[in-house]
Amino acid sequence: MTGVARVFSGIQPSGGMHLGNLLGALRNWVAYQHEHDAVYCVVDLHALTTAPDPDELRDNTLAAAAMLLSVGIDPDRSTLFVQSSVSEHAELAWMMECTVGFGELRRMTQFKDKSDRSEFVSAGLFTYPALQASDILLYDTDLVPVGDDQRQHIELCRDIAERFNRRYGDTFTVPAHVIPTAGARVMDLQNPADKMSKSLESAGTVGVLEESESVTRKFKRAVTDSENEVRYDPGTKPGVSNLLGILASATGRTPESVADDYAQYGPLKADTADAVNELLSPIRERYAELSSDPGEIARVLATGADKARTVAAATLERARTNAGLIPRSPA
Ligand code: ATP
Ligand code: LTN
Repeated sequence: MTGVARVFSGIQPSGGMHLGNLLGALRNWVAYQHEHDAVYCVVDLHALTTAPDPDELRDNTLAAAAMLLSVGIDPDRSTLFVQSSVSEHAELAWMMECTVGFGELRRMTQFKDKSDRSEFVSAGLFTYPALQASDILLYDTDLVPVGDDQRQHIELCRDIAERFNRRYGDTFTVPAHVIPTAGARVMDLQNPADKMSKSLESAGTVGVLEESESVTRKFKRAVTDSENEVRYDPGTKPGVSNLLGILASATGRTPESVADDYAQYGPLKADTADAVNELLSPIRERYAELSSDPGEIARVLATGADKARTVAAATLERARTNAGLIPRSPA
């Protein structure tokens, strides 16, 4: 290590990215690459847990990479790659599965939510956090920027790292999560009790690539409440507080101070839509440019995978040796 903290995060290629992904995670990813050693990954093996259509998975993986470049991930500063291109992730995941407890996995709320919504629940969906721990620990990661919904997974990753280190001697860096103060939990505009999500396909999800008219319309129709008081109080006023959180995050303020500027819901909705469109329009433009050059995206990902593999292979070797697996080939 160079003394610069290592940052790692991942995103699933499960469809168009939304405002929650941008405000909760991606904007932090971009910020971190300037002063940290940043490694970012499109986690296609995680997407397999819900058996996506193969053509869609392929398209979504490349689209996710194009989106990361469009929001400002700079391949000269960050390592950007696709998880399945570095097979060390799947290999270390097995060791993680043997380190995590069945009871620990059973307590994960993301598993409970997703398994309740699915007809077929794969074993991979259950062991998903073990693969996520593998992603993080392979890179001697210090910091993991994520939205609030990932807090539990990162805490479990820390527990796994500590247990492995106790069992086998010092092997892994124990990482910390970084969750933004505003925008960590962007809620669905139509149902502010649910987080904005790719997989729920709600009319209350705002896509990063959505036309500005459509974004404005969605904010205009956002569910609020029957009072007429602008106040930040997520418990009793989830819809209004969500709008305040989004506007605060888009403009770098606090939701409480934004609330002081408004007496009515209409102007709050209009200004939030404008601020979001201002944030999204350059991203849409860059995405359109990049999509016309798929070769460039493939080149960036290939270079990223080579860089990632070098680090991942060294960590995996350390874990194998410490756990008592014999060398792959005689030295
Ligand atoms: P899905 O809904 O299919 O589970 P997702 O929309 O949650 O997907 P992920 O790929 O799981 O997207 O998440 C990528 C990053 O975006 C994670 O760091 C996650 O914490 C963050 N994120 C996702 N949804 C939100 C949200 N509504 N608000 C803030 N951050 C979010
Ligand atoms: N589980 C995460 C995606 C993810 C991730 C990671 C995030 C996979 N591996 C490693 C941070 C670090 C999600 O659903 N958002």
